[in-house]
Amino acid sequence: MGYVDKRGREMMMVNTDNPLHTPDLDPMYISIPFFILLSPKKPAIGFFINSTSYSFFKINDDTYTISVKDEGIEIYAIYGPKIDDVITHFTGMVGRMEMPPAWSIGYQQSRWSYSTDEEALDVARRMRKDSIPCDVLYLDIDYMDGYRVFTWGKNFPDPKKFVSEMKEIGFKVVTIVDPGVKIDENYAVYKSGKSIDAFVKDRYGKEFTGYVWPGKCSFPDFLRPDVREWWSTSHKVLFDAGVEGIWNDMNEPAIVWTDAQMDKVKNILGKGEINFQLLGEAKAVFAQEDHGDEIIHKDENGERWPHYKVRNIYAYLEAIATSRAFELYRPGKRPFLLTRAGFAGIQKYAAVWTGDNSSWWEHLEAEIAISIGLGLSGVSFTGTDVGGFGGNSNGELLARWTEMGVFFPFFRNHSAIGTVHQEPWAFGEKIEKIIKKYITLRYELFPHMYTAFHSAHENGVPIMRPLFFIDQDNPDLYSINDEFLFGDSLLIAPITKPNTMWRSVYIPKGRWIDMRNGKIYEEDHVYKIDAPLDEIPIFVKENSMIFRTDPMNYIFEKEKMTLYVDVYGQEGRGYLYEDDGETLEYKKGGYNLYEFAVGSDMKGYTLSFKAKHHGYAGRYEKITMNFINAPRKIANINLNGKKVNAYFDGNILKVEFEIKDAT
Ligand code: MIG
Repeated sequence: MGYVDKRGREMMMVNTDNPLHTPDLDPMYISIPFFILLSPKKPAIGFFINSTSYSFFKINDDTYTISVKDEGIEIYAIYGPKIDDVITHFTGMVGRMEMPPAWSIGYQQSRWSYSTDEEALDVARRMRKDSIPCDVLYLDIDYMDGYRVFTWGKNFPDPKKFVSEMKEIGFKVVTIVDPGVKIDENYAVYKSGKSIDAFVKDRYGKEFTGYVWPGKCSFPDFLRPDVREWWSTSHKVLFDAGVEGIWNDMNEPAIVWTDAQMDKVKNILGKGEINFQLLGEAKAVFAQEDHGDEIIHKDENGERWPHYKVRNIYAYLEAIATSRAFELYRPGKRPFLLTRAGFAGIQKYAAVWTGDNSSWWEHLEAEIAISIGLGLSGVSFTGTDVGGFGGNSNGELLARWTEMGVFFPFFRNHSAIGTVHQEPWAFGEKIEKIIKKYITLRYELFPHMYTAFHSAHENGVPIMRPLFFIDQDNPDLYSINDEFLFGDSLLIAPITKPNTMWRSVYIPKGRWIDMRNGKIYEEDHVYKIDAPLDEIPIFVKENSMIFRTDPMNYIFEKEKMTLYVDVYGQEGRGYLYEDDGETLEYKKGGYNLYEFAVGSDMKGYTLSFKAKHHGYAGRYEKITMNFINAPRKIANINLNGKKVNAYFDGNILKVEFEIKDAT
């Protein structure tokens, strides 16, 4: 937790499920022992501690203390000089994200839980009825049979039929998978795990057990390849039903109670059964306890590893097993995995969400710095529970959070059991309209966003960035935690407080143009910017291009798509990437990369449009280029050397051509 600038903080790398996110909270779900030193007029330098064991960081102004509970520590110093170079080099070592399935960039709806097939279908149908774009619906723990992982419970009597009904209306289904396996001699997954001795042990060689949702559980030892293979094949029952994505939760790993704790809380809980209403109370009985020495893992050579040395890669190894499951049961298709815990490099296998926040304004704002921090650490595909997980959301908060969530790489609304519902329509028509407007904008920006994901795949530079990426020599930008950049050219200034219709916005180097009205703002100034409830301030960097398409109910709803290229300024260059969004063909050249360039002089504009790479049939057909703030007197427009037609529509100069006009 806390701001992007970590000076004055102490941080611990021990993957932990710590659900009450206070500003000083540490440790959290994910451990990436990496930080970047940045000061004006000096090269940025990254430090990566290559140990999966527990490590501790104390960051003062001029002293950085690093302690690692390990022998033979490797520390890498990674020279920039630019901050993005540091991240490119770092992700060159630990890995970068693959291209995600295109649908995973769409809006996603979740809730703990949509617990029957009818309830889930109703939510999906309502999205379509109200024309709120949405691609994904999540099934939280209640789809299972008594929380037994890799089963379907009685509320989903025909999962295959359910998933295919969802598919018919353009929805993908993602199911949660927790690592705890219920100890139950009549349960196939426990039995098959047991038959290969799959579970972690305590130091006396007995199976380590702990209580999670299903009751008493054992935990797979993902260190062993054969255990990972067993885990991969256990996914068959989900993929057979047509599930398209997996959601890994509780994989720090988290247990709700140890056996000893269970004895103590039995009286709070009643008959030793888990009652969610009493959970908070029971959990509070225990401070964080460290079982690092008591649990033993074994690798394939029989070597014993104390838990503390491998805890931080437990989720990472689970992610490897899950990605193998995708290869087995959805060959040739891109995997989609969402995870809570992880280690440096987790982005190769999974998107990361920031866990159990609350429906508080403070958390809406706090999520900006958290996701920026993940991005600086190499994880590009990040997002938060839009609307807040714990506690009751409200219309204004959900509207503001959705406006902001549009510009987080991962965009999912999720909330906890026992809280008020927070689907887009939950707070009445006025709020629903605002939410719909912004989810629709997300889909209109798909061409732009997909291209940004491709850059993250290519060079590891985060999609969501702090303002100091624009000018790392300006220390004023180091402390801005309530504005952020999406890619190279969008600056987002969300409203993070209730009943607030304006805010001050710091405009960094360059000139930036308000997307709502074309107003131009000058560099290194603070402006008072209006933002009524149905508007979030978005600024576009001068001389850049924003790529849009028509609204759609879900990604690739239509075979062919129109492309809009909005040109902010009188010159510039922009790139657009596209591929089939589904298969791995892009790795073999199955993609298109277009370059748009604009130059201008007294007489008019000169445009060039090139296909830098053409390896995919493509969905874009017609192109409209919109010149925002074009001078009225423009008469002459050339595209690739030939005169083209142009006209004014209000203040916007429009030029039309087609994809086939590319040279
Ligand atoms: O401690 O599966 O962060 O998203 O809804 C609760 C139930 C366990 C924690 C996850 C949350 C999910 C919830 N899980």
